[in-house]
Amino acid sequence: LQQKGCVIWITGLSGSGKSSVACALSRGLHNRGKLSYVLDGDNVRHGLNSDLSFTAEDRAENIRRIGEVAKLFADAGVICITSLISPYRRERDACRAMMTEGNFIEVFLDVPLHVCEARDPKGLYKLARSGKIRGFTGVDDPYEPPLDCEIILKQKRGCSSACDMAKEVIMYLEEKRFL
Ligand code: GGZ
Repeated sequence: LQQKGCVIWITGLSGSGKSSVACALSRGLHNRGKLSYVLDGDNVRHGLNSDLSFTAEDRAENIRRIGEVAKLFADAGVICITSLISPYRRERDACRAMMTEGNFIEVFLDVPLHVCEARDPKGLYKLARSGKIRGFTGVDDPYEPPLDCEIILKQKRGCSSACDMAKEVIMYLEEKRFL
């Protein structure tokens, strides 16, 4: 396998579009003949992490486990894309520290709360605002944006698609000679 593994760690609020960007990125890599794998928080919570809730302690454990699994993929030469809120800086930094220098690419999907809330694809913000869900990220639970990450993806005027955002990540990977 002629491929250098790495972890592309996408962080952002619920509804920011992490899963869509991860999926578009995986497709883009596939088209370039690169093997990737997406670890999506919401999916992993159905299996490996089905014992975890949304308390601070369990979110930290969710991040830690996904970091460990992502590292295994990267060690195997796969480009591992993670998409989970991962709201805590400390836990994200701990995942970074597990990896070989340069192999942890943190991507902040910087979509403002009001935009995520207006989208509300699963109606969860509505439930959180009405108090039916407690401890919802951005509403009554913290999100700590990265202070120094590799890539910041923002919605430009005219609205960037997940595909455009994936292209930005692919350009970075080319620059850093992962592709
Ligand atoms: C945040 C929650 C919550 C609470 C359920 N807070 O947009 P979604 O629906 O599909 O993705 C969210 C997902 C968050 O799981 P993560 O594993 O990414 O979170 S973390 O990194 O913080 O561990 C959301 C849904 O689960 N969800 N309850 N209270 N998001």
